[in-house]
Amino acid sequence: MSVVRSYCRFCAASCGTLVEVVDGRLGAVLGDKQQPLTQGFTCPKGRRAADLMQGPSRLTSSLRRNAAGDLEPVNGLTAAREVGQRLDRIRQEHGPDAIALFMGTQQAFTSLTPFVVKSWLRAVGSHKLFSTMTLDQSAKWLVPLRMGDYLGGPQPWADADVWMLSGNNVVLTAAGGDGDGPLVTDAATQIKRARQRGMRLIVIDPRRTETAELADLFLQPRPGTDALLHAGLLHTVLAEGLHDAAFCADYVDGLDDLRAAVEGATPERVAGECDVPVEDLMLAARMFGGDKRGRFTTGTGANFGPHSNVAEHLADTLNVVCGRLLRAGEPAWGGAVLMPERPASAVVTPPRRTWETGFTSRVGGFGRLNGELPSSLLPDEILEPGPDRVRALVVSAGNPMVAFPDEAKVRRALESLDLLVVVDPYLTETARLADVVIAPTMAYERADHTILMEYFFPRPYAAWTSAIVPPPPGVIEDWELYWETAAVMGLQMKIAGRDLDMSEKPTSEQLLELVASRGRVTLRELQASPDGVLVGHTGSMVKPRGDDATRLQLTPPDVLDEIAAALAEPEHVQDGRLLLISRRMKEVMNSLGREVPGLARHDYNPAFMHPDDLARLGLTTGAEVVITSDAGRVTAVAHADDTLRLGAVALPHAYSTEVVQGRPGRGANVNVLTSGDRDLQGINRMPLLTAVPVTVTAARAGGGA
Ligand SMILES: Nc1nc2c(c(=O)[nH]1)N[C@H]1C(S)=C(S)[C@@H](COP(=O)(O)OP(=O)(O)OC[C@H]3O[C@@H](n4cnc5c(=O)[nH]c(N)nc54)[C@H](O)[C@@H]3O)O[C@H]1N2
Ligand SMILES: Nc1nc2c(c(=O)[nH]1)N[C@H]1C(S)=C(S)[C@@H](COP(=O)(O)OP(=O)(O)OC[C@H]3O[C@@H](n4cnc5c(=O)[nH]c(N)nc54)[C@H](O)[C@@H]3O)O[C@H]1N2
Ligand code: SF4
Ligand SMILES: [Mo]
Repeated sequence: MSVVRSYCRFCAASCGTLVEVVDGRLGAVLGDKQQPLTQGFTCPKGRRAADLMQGPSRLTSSLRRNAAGDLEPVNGLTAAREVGQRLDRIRQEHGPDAIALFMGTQQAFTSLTPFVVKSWLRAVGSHKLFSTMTLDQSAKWLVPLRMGDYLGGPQPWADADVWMLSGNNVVLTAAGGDGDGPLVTDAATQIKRARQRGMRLIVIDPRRTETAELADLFLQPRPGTDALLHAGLLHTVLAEGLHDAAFCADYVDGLDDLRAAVEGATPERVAGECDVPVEDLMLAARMFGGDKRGRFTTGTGANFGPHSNVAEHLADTLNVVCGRLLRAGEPAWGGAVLMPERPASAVVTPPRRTWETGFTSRVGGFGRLNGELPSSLLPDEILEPGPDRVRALVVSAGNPMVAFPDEAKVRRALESLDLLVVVDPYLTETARLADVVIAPTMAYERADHTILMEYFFPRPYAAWTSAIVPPPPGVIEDWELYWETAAVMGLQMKIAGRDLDMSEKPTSEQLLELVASRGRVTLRELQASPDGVLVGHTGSMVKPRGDDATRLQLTPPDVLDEIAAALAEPEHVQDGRLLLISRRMKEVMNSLGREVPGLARHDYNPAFMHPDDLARLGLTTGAEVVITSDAGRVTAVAHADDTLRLGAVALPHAYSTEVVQGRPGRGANVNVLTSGDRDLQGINRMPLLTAVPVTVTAARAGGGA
């Protein structure tokens, strides 16, 4: 037996690990106390890596659908080359836009895949790039594209006096603060330390989350009221002069229009409609505003609601009017290690409304955001007849069948493709529908470095790991699918500005070196440091502005319209129904982890409700309930949870009734209850994934209401 230093690759935290290897198989995985950032921290998912990678559900071979319609094992490289031939025919016959690619969550933790898939789709010549971002927090892409981008960067957590989090359970998800490092690696400890040095934490969430438990002030509003709540916070900050008037005078256009737009969001009205105590709302504004440092950042909860785009715009507006940005002469972020450094300056770039120019979709005329089309459009792009209809789809490390709204429509779409290729180590709901399933290597079976995660680290840090156990025979690396298909199709791939030699396949290590070639640490240096390298700040400062006087646009006309709509619409006035809200589970990472017995407490996703709501319906924990929305209905298992607001039902996503752990699943796909056609935001077509009105009844006659 040997013990090898490596790091976990199931989420952004990238925890340092000590991994037992016995006869080429993974044994126990423990936290590495010497890893300087994570210092021994791990979570249950990371510690069960051996079961995740070596359990009975893991695909040890790629699969191809045979003439009888069954999936049969096939060598990975053979499958990849066949996919190349089939894609080539589709491209020749129908053009490059008949080929689409969906990038799922787990590809972000395989350091090469995002570089390679984007390069691949460019080489194919297709515009049909989709990712989870437009089902997640793409409002965060939209805000700077409409407001303009301040290139000095945000104030960091490290010296914040106050931090406000909304719809973001960082203690559980390791995904917070807009990537601000300390909220990604062991957030609970970081929050406790920051509060010890005097930082104050405000948490806004309809559920008293693990993160809310650590807050100085907790607001528990009615779900879906975020835009109104943010308008209310701005109202008080501006009315009481708690904004940074000097910064606004220099850097902001539209302050008067903003003031007028939020005039109706008085504390009394907002407190009433959001159902929070008026004194807590005012206290939040006063704790946050004024001459302090720190930020207001949101998670999925505030980005899933009925006015998510403007909710996020107003959240960031609060940061801007309070001047929570780094000024000329302050130390810049300085965290780039393997990536090239981004120069920081106290300059604003003008808004870039990328969706208004260039390629637009055939269906609905949607444009692109950061080079991507909205994912909620993908089923329509497949189903709507027409010349550039999507006929072939490659799903990279994602599970659209449970991640996209409207499960039935997604199924219809996937079933009507000429070719569905799914790259996934499990036979997920989506993989079951595929023509070809490519079984890729998993975490400890491949070499990686932390290039894609360094943005999330609290200090400039990078680590390398080699592959420490061999993959099942015939399994290939994610990137090999793209290289092989490109080679078969005669396409030239370009990575990090360089053309790849398409006549000779590179090694993973060569590619890892290539993508990091513009960093400040070489691959050799990294490979020599088993606990990674802490390189220290670059020493770069935010450069002054010069003559450029471009300002941040707080109130473009479409934003003003959205503020008016958010303040006018009485959505928050419930029609007596409960509100279905989003929530994540500690032991699973979206679909990942469901297959490991005992990792999560149940092999299904409970429908959590306040005990008083359950009692009112005559139900107790364990009762089967039927949840019905305007879009569909599911059967789920009710669980009492007094951390929830009254009137809320929290059903975690990424479960379904399909087979899990070898048995018919008892899970409920929450996306049966969401719609891909209604309740969509403009521009990014973001669906409504929280605050969805539902009724709950007992599954069997005699109970419920
Ligand atoms: N353990 C674990 N970690 C994960 C994941 C996982 O599945 N499991 N998923 C990963 C992914 S893909 C992502 S994007 C991140 C997400 O990370 P987070 O954004 O932190 O995700 P959640 O834990 O779902 O937190 C969302 C919070 O929003 C609250 N909420 C629901 N509705 C509303 C609302 O209308 N308004 C407000 N203000 N809040 C609301 C919920 O109660 C919940 O506490 O986590 C990542 N990390
Ligand atoms: N109603 C509702 N809908 C939601 C959400 C919600 O909270 N509520 N959350 C939204 C959000 S934030 C997101 S990010 C999406 C999630 O959407 P997806 O990213 O599509 O879903 P995941 O379940 O994370 O899919 C990741 C897949 O990658 C596979 N995988 C693991 N390791 C590897 C690897 O090394 N290589 C490859 N190729 N595959 C690997 C896993 O087995 C899994 O099937 O769902 C969105 N949809
Ligand atoms: S899954 Fe758990 S152990 Fe792995 S990196 Fe994330 S927090 Fe760390
Ligand atoms: Mo996500």
